[in-house]
Amino acid sequence: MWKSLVLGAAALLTAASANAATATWSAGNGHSYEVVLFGNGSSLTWEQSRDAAAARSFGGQTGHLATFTTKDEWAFVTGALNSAKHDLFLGATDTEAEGIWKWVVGPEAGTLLSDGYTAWNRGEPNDHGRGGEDYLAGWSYGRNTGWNDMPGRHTAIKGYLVEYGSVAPVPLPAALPLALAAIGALAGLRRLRRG
Ligand SMILES: [Ca+2]
Ligand SMILES: [Ca+2]
Repeated sequence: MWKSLVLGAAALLTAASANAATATWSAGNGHSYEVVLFGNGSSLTWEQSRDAAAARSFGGQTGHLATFTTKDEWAFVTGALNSAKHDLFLGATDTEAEGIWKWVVGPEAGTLLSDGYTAWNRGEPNDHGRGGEDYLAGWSYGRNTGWNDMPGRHTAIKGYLVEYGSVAPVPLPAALPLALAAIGALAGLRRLRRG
């Protein structure tokens, strides 16, 4: 019960910051993942999403656009993503050399996608269209999940996926007052808006 209260407060805190965050999940690898939607019909480029992800933090960890190294990691996130149902920017590009896909953020920065697990959808990457497609996006709609190379901005992409490194569990006696303070702060925000 305490655990869910603390996690709930953390999710609320994230949701109260810029953009619309839908959830934060923790995987067996100790990493946490968060969907941030652009919201209100706005859209960010891949570069803006990369910078926005790097400006976020959770559990004392700085965020980065999500990078994937194992099938388990992608499976975990797509399981959690089923409620999100959006195309989201991920942390890879082939802007340096067409067709050479690299993770460019987080601990895997500089690593070739071809050296690890990939979840390309059938026929992707295809560098589709006149301007080409140099940025990685991923999605999960039920059992239909995969990766696609996309332009740096596209109406189908509704947000970005943030990954946070290993999060040290916060001891409960310290976490509980924090959670209550967070709830109190949010209540204060609501009162201000009404006033
Ligand atoms: Ca990762
Ligand atoms: Ca494509």
